[in-house]
Amino acid sequence: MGGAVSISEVNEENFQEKLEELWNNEEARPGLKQKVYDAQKFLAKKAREASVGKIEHPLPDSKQEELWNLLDYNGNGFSSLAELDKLVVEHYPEFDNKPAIMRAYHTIDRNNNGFISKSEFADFFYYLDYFCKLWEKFEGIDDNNDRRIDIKEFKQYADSVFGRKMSDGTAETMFRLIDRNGGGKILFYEFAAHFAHLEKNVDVEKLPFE
Ligand SMILES: [Ca+2]
Ligand SMILES: [Ca+2]
Ligand SMILES: [Ca+2]
Repeated sequence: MGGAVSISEVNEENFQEKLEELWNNEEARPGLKQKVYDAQKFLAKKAREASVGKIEHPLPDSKQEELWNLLDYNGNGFSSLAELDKLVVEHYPEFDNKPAIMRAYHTIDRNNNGFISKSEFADFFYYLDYFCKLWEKFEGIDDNNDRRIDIKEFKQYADSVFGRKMSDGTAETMFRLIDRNGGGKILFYEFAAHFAHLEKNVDVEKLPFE
């Protein structure tokens, strides 16, 4: 590595300086990007884990009432995706994961009218927590961080994802099954649709591509 600074030499005092050095070293730069990305993933996961229990399921009536009043501030009995997102950003930043918020929103919109009623809202945090964890699983497989899982990444992690030994042939079959649009890559919406259906009996069609 031509004497490149290693991340293990980085401490609190020299942090900025070492970052600069790593960035300026072309050989070390990709490694730095990866480390920073991994660190972000790590911090996000730890923050979410630390807040486990912050949201209970089912939500106590009083809490549900309180959150609903924040959401439906104009009192028309409905809230939108943007309002749910705002609630998370302002009050539950550990769960501010856009793909997860989007999947949770579609899942709880039981009558598919695009708006969330108070009774639909009751399950919001349950699914948000679920999809955040699923996102972490997805990120864990997505080695090159392009937010897509290719067949190579899939095969490498298939055993751990499915909790059992999987032959190459089986992994390929599973891959094609999850790759709903047949594009050759698994996107998070496809991953989420597959597992939410399998694990939570969520209708696959409820999790559209957007
Ligand atoms: Ca609805
Ligand atoms: Ca990838
Ligand atoms: Ca696909």
